[in-house]
Amino acid sequence: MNDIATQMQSLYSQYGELAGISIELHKELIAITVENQAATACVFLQGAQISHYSHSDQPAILWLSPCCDYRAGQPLRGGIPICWPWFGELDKNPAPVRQQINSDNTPAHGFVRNRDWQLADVSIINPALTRLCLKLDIAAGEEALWPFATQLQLNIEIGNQLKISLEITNRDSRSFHFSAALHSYFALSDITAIHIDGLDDKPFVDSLDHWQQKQQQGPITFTGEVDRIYQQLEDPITLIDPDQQTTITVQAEGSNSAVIWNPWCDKAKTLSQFTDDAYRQMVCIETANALDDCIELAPGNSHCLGANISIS
Ligand code: TA6
Repeated sequence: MNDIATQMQSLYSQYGELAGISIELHKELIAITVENQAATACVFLQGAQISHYSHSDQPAILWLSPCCDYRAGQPLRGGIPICWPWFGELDKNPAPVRQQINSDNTPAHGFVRNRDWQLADVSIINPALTRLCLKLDIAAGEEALWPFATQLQLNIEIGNQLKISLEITNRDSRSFHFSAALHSYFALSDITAIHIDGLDDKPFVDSLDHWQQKQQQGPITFTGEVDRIYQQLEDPITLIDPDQQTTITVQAEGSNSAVIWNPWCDKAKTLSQFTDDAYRQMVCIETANALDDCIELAPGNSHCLGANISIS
């Protein structure tokens, strides 16, 4: 039996009999789907990437490209990719993060979104709440792009809210620095109809204007590409969609920065797994540890980067 078939057989024998749990194969990628009385979700082992979350019988809250390739080694466009051990381009990161990596070939957003994580646990907490735990153990010297022994654990609670927590533990004898983001794509009626609250007066770095420091005035609305790293955050971020009559709230944990991104029409044409007009139906609100909010972790210590996503 090939590796994928063996993996699926093993997952099915461990978890396949649990209520609402299915093991699926989407082309080259294995996914776990969860259905309970509150919600439906889908999580791919590759990158521990959540691809779908919705309340039962309701439209998707997370946006997923309709033209995903589902190929090994390529993150899906949409859902919640995990960006670690750096956010964005490595060379735009603080020196303590950059200086640890000795490679000329450093992919945007790090490498863990391209790795197969292990499904460590599935727990049916109650008929309306299911908890998944996925792990990625990195041995010292195993990864050309990361020299330190590290354990990553993603805890996902699927219920009336979607709660995710990325726990990074330093298993090495040396301290290390990282930046990170939960790169959440949200589904919209139309980008021109929505606005984002919770960032008024907050400083941000505008990656589209020479990484200049600026300050937010009022709600964020969209009339072109937006790619900003907001800093010194404490309050939840809300996405108001009048046409869908919904408000999505993103409450961060272990994070004082967030990225707001919409590619708009020109950049949309350059993106993989993305149709030219897809920019109208999505926006990213990314709970992050980016720029000054990057993390130093001493041996044996852990840090949790989390996001609680709710809709009303
Ligand atoms: O988070 C915003 C961003 O850094 C954008 O600049 C854009 O590159 C986006 O991430 C998507 O990156 P990806 O590597 O997933 O295509």
